[in-house]
Amino acid sequence: MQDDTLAARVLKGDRRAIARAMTLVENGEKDADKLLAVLGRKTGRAFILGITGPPGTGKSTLVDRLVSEYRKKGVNVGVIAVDPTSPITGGALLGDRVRMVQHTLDKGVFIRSLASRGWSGGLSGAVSEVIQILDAAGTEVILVETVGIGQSDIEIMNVAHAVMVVTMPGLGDDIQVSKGGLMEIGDIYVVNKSDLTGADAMVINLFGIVRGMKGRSPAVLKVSALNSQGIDVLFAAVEKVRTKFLSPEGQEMRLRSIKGIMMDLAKRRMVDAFEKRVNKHIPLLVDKVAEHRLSVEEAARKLAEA
Ligand SMILES: Nc1nc2c(ncn2[C@@H]2O[C@H](COP(=O)(O)OP(=O)(O)O)[C@@H](O)[C@H]2O)c(=O)[nH]1
Ligand SMILES: [Mg+2]
Repeated sequence: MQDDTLAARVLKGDRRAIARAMTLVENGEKDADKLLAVLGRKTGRAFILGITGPPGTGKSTLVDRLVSEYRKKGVNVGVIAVDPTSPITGGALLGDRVRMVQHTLDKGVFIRSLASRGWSGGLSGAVSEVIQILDAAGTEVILVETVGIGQSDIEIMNVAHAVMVVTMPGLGDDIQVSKGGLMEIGDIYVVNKSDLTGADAMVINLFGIVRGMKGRSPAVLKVSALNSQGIDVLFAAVEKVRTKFLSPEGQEMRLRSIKGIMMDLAKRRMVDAFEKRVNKHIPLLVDKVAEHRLSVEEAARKLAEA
């Protein structure tokens, strides 16, 4: 059977098969479920690191540097870049390709950009599915870059084993970071662009916030991705978390990630099914609210129960 062949090839790490499998799941094709049923039983080895933060802070540049560090150690890496074509980051996809070009010929690196489908109750795009494919294919480290705005960042926290939040000087101090809920989710905080003025103030600010956290002590590190400064210290911090993940102590992280992926997939299924089910009832209910025959609250309840 075609699916079995594709799954078997993915499990062997065949790059063309991996790319094809990703396209299947991203397009939501029928065979995707069968494929994931096979691959989804061969996962659990990859370390998943989420990298998030406001647009333009240098996430993609940092990802590129981390990929280089991992390749020096002979570790194979997958990169998932979510929503690189959003209007806010405008045309960053091309920029990402240019930044990562040095890795595109490396067989130990697999880079995939995913278009955001918008929020539908879970992570944008097919991140959870693509993670499973890379994991099953034997990828040791998966770096997931999400644009630091909105729901997808909070969701990545549940799916990733650890989260790196990237900031830079001149973002209005810590406001951008604390406002978006980013202060709740990081295991490692990076102040990038330390070659610009204001980096030290930003670090002090973040230290202040981090010190007040109960039960958590995330690292705060100053780097310049552009000049490759501080990357060694950052990489060591990431590897410290990965070492824990690989040890018996990492079981809690593993279970949390499984739960996150499962909930993401389940929520998306529910929202899809809900929309299919209620679509036909919407126009009549909207009319009734417009005519003051129902409150919008009552209409919403009817829709939820339809
Ligand atoms: N000055 C300076 N610029 C940087 C640094 N890191 C990245 N950049 C630049 O910041 C811009 C945005 O970087 P990018 O990696 O695409 O950010 P992303 O949107 O967070 O992925 C690019 O023009 C990078 O060259 C840095 O350490 N210092
Ligand atoms: Mg980027």
